[in-house]
Amino acid sequence: MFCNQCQEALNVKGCTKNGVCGKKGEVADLQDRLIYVLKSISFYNLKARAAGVNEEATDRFVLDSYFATLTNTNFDKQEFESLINKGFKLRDEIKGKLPAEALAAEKSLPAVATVTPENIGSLDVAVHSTQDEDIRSLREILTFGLKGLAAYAHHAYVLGYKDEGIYEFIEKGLVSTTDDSLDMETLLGMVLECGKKGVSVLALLDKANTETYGNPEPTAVNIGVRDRPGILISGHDLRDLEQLLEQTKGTGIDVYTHGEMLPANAYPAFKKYDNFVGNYGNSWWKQYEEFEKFNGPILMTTNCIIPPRESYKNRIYTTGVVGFEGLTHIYEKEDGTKDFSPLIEQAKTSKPPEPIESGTITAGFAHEAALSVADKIIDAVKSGKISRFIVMAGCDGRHKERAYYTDFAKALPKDTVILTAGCAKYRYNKLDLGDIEGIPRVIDAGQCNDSYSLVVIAQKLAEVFGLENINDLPVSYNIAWYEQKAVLVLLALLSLGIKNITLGPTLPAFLSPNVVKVLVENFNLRPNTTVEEDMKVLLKQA
Ligand code: FSO
Ligand code: SF4
Repeated sequence: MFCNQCQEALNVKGCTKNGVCGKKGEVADLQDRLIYVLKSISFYNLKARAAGVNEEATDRFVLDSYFATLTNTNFDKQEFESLINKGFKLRDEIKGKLPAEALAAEKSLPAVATVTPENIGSLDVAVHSTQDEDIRSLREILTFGLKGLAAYAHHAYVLGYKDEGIYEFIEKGLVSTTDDSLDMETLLGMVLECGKKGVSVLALLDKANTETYGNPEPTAVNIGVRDRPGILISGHDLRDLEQLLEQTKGTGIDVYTHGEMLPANAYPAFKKYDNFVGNYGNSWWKQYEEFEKFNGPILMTTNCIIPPRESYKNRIYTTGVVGFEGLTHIYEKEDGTKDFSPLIEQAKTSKPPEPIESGTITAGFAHEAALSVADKIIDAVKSGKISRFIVMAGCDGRHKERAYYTDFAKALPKDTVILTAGCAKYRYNKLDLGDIEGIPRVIDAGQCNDSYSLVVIAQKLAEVFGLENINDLPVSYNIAWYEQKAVLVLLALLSLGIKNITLGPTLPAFLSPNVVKVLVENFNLRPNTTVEEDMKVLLKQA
């Protein structure tokens, strides 16, 4: 096993036995093989696309199985074995449908096209096996950025929003990581193109969410509990939440969000359910303690699940791309719906959640809501009441050094406003940082899936202030990353030409010194340091 895809990679190098996340070595190896099978599928599917014989089922297979390999999503060995088998079958079907001329241009087929279920175990298929460290680094950035792209495309897909151009790019990107003829410059181009596709996928997902569930509204979200049994729902999948609310309606069972599901409380479509109580707990890594106290069933719709404790193992359920051996998985039925009755039945015999917090926090400042108070914001900037916006988006994580983000938020001058999205917010969204003329000092645009809102807000500000260059805005970036959706969001920001991003709590283990040099020279990307030092740098920018 070797895995270095997330921020918690052991010693900022890589996990070589079991992952820090709890992923077993054999699962990591199976994930590498699955990704190689996806590359093989992509090799043929690109030709199927050109010949007009590609099928939609392939898009779904690639998106879902690639997403399953994202950090903290699926730990189930059998599931990966099954996906590898299905993948080979699908690859052969696509190959069988190709017209004879589709392969005529190939003098000899590359290894990725000829891999078989019999020989895959003997091949070194991991992207990390690339010898040249810079090529390896770029292949890894691409592999992980594309993983984020697949995850966000999956989220849009389940709501019926599709984009062939994105699926085709994922296939091209996957194949390009196996092509030894590609030099650094070409791969760098692919990496930036991945960022551009990241902007497109985030825009598509934004459209999917807002057209389906309405525009989030500024909302005071209850963080306390009621005295009835509840179901806790985590992850990012709004369609799962919708179905759960529909099925629990009138049953006497309450529904609470956890982690990245918090922003769902701000959607008009979900506010009509009187059993939708609010948010329970904090970000993903607190789940041990918080799931134990919740007392009722828990539904994990996407990342981040961590290996469950025995004490709540019998009441945690997975669905969609999530998996963990021994847990009950709720499958999608033929008609695309899901039956959550096992959770509802279990909730009926569960105790109400133990209170851990009380009060409210504000959510729902996605682009529509933020722009509706644009005049107020612009006046505050013009009059000097707001001196700067700090984008502190991204992920939270379990390591102690992430206290930096709480300290940084506390230390920010009172005339600054934090723009956030993703679970990074849990490091400061309960600090009570106050407001500026009614504008909250933490503007929470939603999940990491909603990072597009931050781009829309920045672009609008640039337009209003008549700035051609987005970097001239009084906006600084102090981004926290953890997994591969965040890699994609970072590439998306770079593709928009955003410079001077501070990234932490450590730089990715998969960046070679030369690739770091390129990022510093072209984008002035910098690792975070101390609160004092970074405060000086970030407040001075532009
Ligand atoms: Fe957090 Fe986990 Fe949304 Fe990530 S829940 S860390 S960027 O997987 O997905 O923000
Ligand atoms: Fe290690 Fe992160 Fe990979 Fe898990 S996902 S094995 S913690 S690098």
